[in-house]
Amino acid sequence: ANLLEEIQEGVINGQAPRVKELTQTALDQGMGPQTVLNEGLVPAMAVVGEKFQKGEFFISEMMISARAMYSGLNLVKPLLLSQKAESKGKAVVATVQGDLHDIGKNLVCMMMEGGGYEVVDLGVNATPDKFVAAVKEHRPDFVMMSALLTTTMANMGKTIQALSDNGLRANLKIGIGGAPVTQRFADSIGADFYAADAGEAVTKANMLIS
Ligand code: B1M
Repeated sequence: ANLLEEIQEGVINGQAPRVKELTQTALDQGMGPQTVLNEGLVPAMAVVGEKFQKGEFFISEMMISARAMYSGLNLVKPLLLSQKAESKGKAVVATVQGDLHDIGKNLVCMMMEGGGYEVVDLGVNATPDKFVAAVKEHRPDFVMMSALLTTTMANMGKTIQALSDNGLRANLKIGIGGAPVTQRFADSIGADFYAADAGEAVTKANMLIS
């Protein structure tokens, strides 16, 4: 198998030290950090999700795979951030209330930082009140929300409502994403944009800020 396939297998099998080693080898061989990320580490998590859905994997295995993914991600991260320019704007980013999935959210933070934005990461399980407090404190240009569960998607709408109720909506550009999220859903809750992946989050932010 080639290196990218081996990285995928390592993540699926939850082998953190192996994924770290393979990722380092790939980078040492001159493979681009984006390639390692988008063709090695990230697609593996989709396979993990399928296995969970089929009942082949339990939550413990999903967690071990996530840990293996992070062992590679931690090596790729500094390389993606190295071309940082001066700040183009500020984004508050978090996974919404009730939702603990943080890999996609962390990729959005990384890509936004790499794309020249200042990022305030509120972590996971961020309540509407937490977003409101952060927007008051940091006065960002963007709020970006991530949700991976159909049950927590609704909290994106609640957060937008809370921002409106507090008079903070007008100057804010709100973007949403995550596996179950769609453009149609974004329209239905009054978000300014939807992004299918972390790279697109940056492209759309760039379009809105220029
Ligand atoms: Co969870 N889980 N999980 N899980 N998990 C999913 C999401 C699921 C689809 C698996 C499945 O059944 N096939 C399913 C959801 C079903 C549904 O609601 N439709 C599910 C479930 C059911 C659950 C639990 C409820 C299981 C249980 O307890 N019975 C539970 C919920 C816990 C909670 O949140 N309250 C749970 C728990 C977990 C773990 C903790 C074990 C672990 C998370 C570890 C962690 O994040 N640190 C986990 C994992 C790993 C997954 C899967 C396998 C992988 C998610 C992931 O990291 N993907 C996932 C299966 C899947 O997604 N196919 C699954 C990789 C990541 C890069 O993709 O986050 O989509 P993603 O981000 C993408 C884009 O969506 C986009 O950019 C990224 C790529 O560049 N993006 C944005 C994301 N956010 C954005 C925001 C933006 C823009 C773009 O703003 C502008």
